[in-house]
Amino acid sequence: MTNFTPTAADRFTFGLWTVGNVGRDPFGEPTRQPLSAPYIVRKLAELGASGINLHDNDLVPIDATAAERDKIVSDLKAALAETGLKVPMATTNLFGDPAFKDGAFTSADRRVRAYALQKTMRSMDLGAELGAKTYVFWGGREGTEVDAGGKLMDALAWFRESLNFLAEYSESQGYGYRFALEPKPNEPRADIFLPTVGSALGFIPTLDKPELFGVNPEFAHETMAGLSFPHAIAQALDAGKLFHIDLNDQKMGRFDQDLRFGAENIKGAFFTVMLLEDTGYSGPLHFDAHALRTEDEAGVWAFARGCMRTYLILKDKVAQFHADPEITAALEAYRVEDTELAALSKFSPENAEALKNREFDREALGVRGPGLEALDQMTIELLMGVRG
Ligand code: GCO
Ligand code: MN
Ligand code: MN
Repeated sequence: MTNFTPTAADRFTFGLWTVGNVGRDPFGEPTRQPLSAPYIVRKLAELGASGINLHDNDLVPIDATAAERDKIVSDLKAALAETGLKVPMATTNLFGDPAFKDGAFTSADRRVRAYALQKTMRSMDLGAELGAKTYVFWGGREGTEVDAGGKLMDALAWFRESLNFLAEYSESQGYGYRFALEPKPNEPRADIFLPTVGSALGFIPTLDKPELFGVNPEFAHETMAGLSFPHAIAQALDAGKLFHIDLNDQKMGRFDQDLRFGAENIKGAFFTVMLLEDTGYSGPLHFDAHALRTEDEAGVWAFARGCMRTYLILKDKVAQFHADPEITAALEAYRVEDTELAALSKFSPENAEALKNREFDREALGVRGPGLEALDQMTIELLMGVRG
């Protein structure tokens, strides 16, 4: 039994925008003071995180001079060097500035699309300077409220053109980035392009260098759409495309809530951790969430500690699940094998013929109870701490 204290080996990361969130919402002003990037780095290092991620403008204000930029970047680098924290992922703020109000890469205005490319290249330069290897594209403003503009087909083509351009840019600079598309169904736009993990996985093969692109699924985003996060990441893993992950939580069907990981859907969080651990996912475990608006700075660090601690507790529960003899027996009983049928599972004309002629006891197949009620209750009891 561990005491669930994280270390850098656990690969936990936070965005500067997450623990740095000041509690502004559409109805109210900030409830907390801003925290500087070096301060955040030092605090997260103390708590056992392994890295921080950033948007260009989380660190460098959009209107900073070159000299101001250099000073800010060197102060951050000093904090990173002192603590050993890394910057595994970088991204661009393509949503805050009014220039992007109707999209960045998918704006109907070519000048906006070109400015979005310029801003992203500069942000990729910054990320590379800080050592980032994953570059995330979250298209918050890439979408519409009304489709009267008639750009649905063009928007996808413009999006593709920009991603192709930026992949070439990365290669030409020798940055070695892997790109992760982050789907979200809505908010801030009424309908965001590439709304789900499945949509992004369908789009990637249409790019010039699909091998450089994967996904950055977020627990809250699939949940907002009423979808299952474990199902989404299983499909990303199956496609070899889980390049990054945004862990948080969310009540289904609501606005984006960015709750502490595991705060709401404990079973969804458990099966998420199980998938990540059992498949040997080795990328960063990024918490894209923030403390409740009610909280002061102490609440921010309680939130950060809570995300990591919950992950480690669930990881321990996953090990318990696999080691539990009754659960193992129920899992074995759930799967029914048949060697004769297994031999017919690969297509050949003979196998097809044999399968067509095979007699099945259809009624018996429908009668069998797979034991899922008992299995699920054991899972729940394990999560509630009353097993073993
Ligand atoms: C959101 C998104 C963002 C992105 C971030 C990094 O709902 O606002 O999840 O937090 O993850 O822009 O790409
Ligand atoms: Mn989000
Ligand atoms: Mn996110």
